[in-house]
Amino acid sequence: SVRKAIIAGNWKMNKTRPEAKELLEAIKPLVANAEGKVEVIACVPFTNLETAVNTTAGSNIKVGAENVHFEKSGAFTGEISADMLVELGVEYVVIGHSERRQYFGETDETVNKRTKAALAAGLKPIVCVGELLWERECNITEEVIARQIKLDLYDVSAEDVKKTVIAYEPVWAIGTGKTATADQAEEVCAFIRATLAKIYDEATAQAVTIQYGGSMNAGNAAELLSKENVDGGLIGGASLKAADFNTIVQAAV
Ligand code: 3PY
Repeated sequence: SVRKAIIAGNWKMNKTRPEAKELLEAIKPLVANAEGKVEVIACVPFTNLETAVNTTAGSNIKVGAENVHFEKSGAFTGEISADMLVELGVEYVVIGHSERRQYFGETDETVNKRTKAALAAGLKPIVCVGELLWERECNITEEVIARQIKLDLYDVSAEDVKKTVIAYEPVWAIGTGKTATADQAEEVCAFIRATLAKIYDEATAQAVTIQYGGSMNAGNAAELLSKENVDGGLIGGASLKAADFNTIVQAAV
């Protein structure tokens, strides 16, 4: 693609602090050559954020969180605000991952609120969208994706959407080892860009980074990333292995 690729690891609920430090120390030298060419991000559990910020200091690895609450502060036991993340040195945040939608009651409305709160605080959101297997089989993938894009980005300005990363993650490909074919990924990523062009304008749509996610790994990354509208990847399991994550980063260099 013509846009600078963004490769982000989504560690999910994995790694203690010592393990996080060890993994990042292993990744750091491997991906150093990607500086200026590929944006490399590690999205880690809240408990690992400070360790990740310290371990990656001075390197080309940026740190992201895996969720953020939409209120600024207050009586929201167990939640973490965007300001708290910014103060730690966090730059990105994953919002609306299908696991959050599936297991934690996340809706397009809360995804939209979190996205706006993140942007207002200066965080770059990685907003996840994707259809269920059942929806793909019923041939309503485009309807589902258009609806998610419209609702999740409701009231987000053109200027802000350019700071937003969209991750297309077909739900049937998440943690299942099943990957969308490169053509399927390209088709939906192109559709997302066309939807953005309708909501905003063509130039804005061209400026947005659209990642593919869903069992992207060292073996399939190069083909997926060769597609015009696939500007990077949100990487699950393969981001927990330094060599595999690096292979994906190098495929984007
Ligand atoms: C996966 O690769 O399974 C993911 O969910 C990435 O976010």
